[in-house]
Amino acid sequence: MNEQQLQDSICQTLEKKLGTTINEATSREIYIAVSSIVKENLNSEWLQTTKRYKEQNPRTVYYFSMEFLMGRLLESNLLNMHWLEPMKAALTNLGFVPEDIFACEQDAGLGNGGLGRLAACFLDSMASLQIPGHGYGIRYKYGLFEQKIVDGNQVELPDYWLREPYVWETKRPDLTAVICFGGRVETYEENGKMKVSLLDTEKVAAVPYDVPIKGYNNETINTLRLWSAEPLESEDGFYAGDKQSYYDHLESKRSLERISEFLYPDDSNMDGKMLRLKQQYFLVSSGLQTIVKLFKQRTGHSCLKLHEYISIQINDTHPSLVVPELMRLLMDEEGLGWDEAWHVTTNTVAYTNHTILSEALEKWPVPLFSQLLPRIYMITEEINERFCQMVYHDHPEYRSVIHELAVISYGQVRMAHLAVVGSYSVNGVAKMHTEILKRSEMKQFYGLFPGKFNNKTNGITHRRWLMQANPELTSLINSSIGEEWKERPKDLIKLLRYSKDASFQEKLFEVKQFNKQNLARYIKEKTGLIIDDRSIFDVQIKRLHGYKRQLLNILYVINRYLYLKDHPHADIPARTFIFGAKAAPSYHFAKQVIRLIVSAADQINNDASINDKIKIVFLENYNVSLAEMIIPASEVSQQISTAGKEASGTGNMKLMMNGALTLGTLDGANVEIKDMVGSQNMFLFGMEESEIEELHRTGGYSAKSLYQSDKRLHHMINQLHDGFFGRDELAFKDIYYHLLRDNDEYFVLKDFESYVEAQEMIDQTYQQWNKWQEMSITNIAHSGKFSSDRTIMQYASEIWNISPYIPVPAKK
Ligand code: HBZ
Repeated sequence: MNEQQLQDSICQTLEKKLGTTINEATSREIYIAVSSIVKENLNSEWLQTTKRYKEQNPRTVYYFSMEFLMGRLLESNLLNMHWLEPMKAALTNLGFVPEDIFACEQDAGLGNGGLGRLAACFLDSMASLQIPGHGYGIRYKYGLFEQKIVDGNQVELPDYWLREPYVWETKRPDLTAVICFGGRVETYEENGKMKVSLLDTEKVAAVPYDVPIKGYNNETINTLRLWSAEPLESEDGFYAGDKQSYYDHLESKRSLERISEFLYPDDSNMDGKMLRLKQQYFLVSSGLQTIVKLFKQRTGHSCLKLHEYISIQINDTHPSLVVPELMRLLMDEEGLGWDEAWHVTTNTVAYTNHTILSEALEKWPVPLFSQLLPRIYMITEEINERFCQMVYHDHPEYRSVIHELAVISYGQVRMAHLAVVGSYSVNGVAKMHTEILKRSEMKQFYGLFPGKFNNKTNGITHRRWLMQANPELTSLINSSIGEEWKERPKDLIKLLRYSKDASFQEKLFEVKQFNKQNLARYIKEKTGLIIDDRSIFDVQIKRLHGYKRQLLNILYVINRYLYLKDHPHADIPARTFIFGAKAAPSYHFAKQVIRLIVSAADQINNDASINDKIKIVFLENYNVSLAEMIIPASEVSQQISTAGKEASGTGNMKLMMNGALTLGTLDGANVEIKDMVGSQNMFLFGMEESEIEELHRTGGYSAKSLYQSDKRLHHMINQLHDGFFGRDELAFKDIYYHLLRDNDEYFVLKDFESYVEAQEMIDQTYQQWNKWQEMSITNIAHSGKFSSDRTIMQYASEIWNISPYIPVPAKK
């Protein structure tokens, strides 16, 4: 549709569907009109894709994830439909600001951070590459909490994102699955065969809500299927027991319906809550039941061939129950024998690992697991037994460590072991991460199954993170190297030709200034703070965690402030330090760091004596939409995790693609960014992973002696104890003890000096205008490698054995 047609269509939709007119409509009504026009258009293509999949039954991948951090969908749908420009024009002609209309959409915040956003980028890439691939997740009623800062502290508010109807979803009650919890297992013989049945279970309905995922510049629309727990109709009406148990009955039904109520907000801590295990089984069972049913309908084959048509990629261990649940379905429902079912299962499931933090590894106490899922527990025990037997007989060299490898050990079911044993592929998310898995965390499994292990370095969709978030940079790129890069992001490398080109540098600078002004306006609106758009915009945006070391950043800022107070005329460029970070509600240390950042901001931003050389901005409620505004305006990208701890990172890629320079450690995908751009185009600092390992091994690190020998650190750390800037209320004793008594787990003090040096390099380089622009261009030029299209192509060819669909041209 062109501009005029869109305009007409908006006016008509307002009248017909919303009973209003263009002159009276609110922004929200316009949003509803526009998105329903888009949804209607998607629907017909969606049907076509589904029909094609039904007829051709191509190999298909299902991406199982407890999290899909989708953000808003109107603008990305418009972009992928090639309607973005005409729609913006239509809205402008009608007297609206397109960005204001887009902002009426609530973010779908069904994820914590990197892992959930990766799943969303992968959906976009699968559809854009015409790969038959669908997402299966949970339709949480409450997404990740909304963060507010009250008196310097984080408080959490519920994110009831479904208050208004969600335009993008279609409820599919006809595809409802029934999920059974608890009960008891009975075995019996029938026609000489052992049979199993599960009795007296509690049942809940899993109702799917489908969201279309539109590919860029093609006709493919895949599906994100989100499952919602709802009362089972058949069990609703009649109850024959006495009054008391009637209420108990209602109560227990209610509790099952709470399964899809909220997303757990812990991004890296295993919390053994029963409800979380229920959620995991709920996702896995509803997804698998549907897949098996559809497979039989489409192929008419027995499930013996399931793996020839289907792969299931599990996003971390959260959906590891696919292994025993698929076994259950194949054996108990489809009549396969153990060996047959095991062959199918272990050729269907592939597992992605996202962390080596031991506190994040999922383990469930046996009593909880076996009571909630008795049949699944039986099968898991059998998997464990057979696996241990196999190791004992076939790998005598591992006999002494069987208990370390076992799926069930020390009274716990270990989900990572279940995932490794039950899958045909195990991948890490960056080269360095995969090497660590092979060399240390999963060394023995790697020894047993070397062929399963592989690397898939993460990526991000350049459509959302460059074309949509940064249209000005997109136009600049188009006008210099053409538009092929949009479908072949590696073509961005052609920008290298312009790295020293004065006119291109000038234009790039102007684009950055434009985006900085835009962000400055937002900051002023939200916080009242006026920031200088000529200052360096230095950002750290990610979940708050000890290993990500926001503490290192803020201690440095305080240090810079103390220096400026002593040297008010020092020739250092003004800097704006921007933070966005949510802390898990129960993570005390992380919340203390937020309080430290906010308190430092309060002190430093209001101290006129430093001539506005430092501003600190803590932006509340960091989410996908906020990221889309911050990233195009960023100049320094802080990726400063303790080496060896950040599996990959993906913010590093988004920022680089928008021309920010990385201040980082050699960790996760930073290593691969360095391989592309060279260390001369980043600011690297800090210990390397091998050095840290060495310190751990030898016990050769004492934070206390560093503190005692370094005057600058001494002074600063004392203030953590006694109160910053002479103010008692600004004492952060827990952080103080974390650093000194607990010996600085993440080597903040150890890396401090090297960090300060890297920061000084940034100040110097920023003053060499051409050099900075050249470095920035070099980063953008090399960022094509980090498009999730590359990542998905690798998953497709090396794990899923799926080739992109190439449409057959219509006969003339
Ligand atoms: O996954 C992140 C990694 O920390 C990051 O390095 C990587 O780039 C990204 C994508 O591969 N991991 C997470 O985001 N993890 C979680 O969000 C999480 C959520 C719930 C959990 C555990 C972890 O129970």
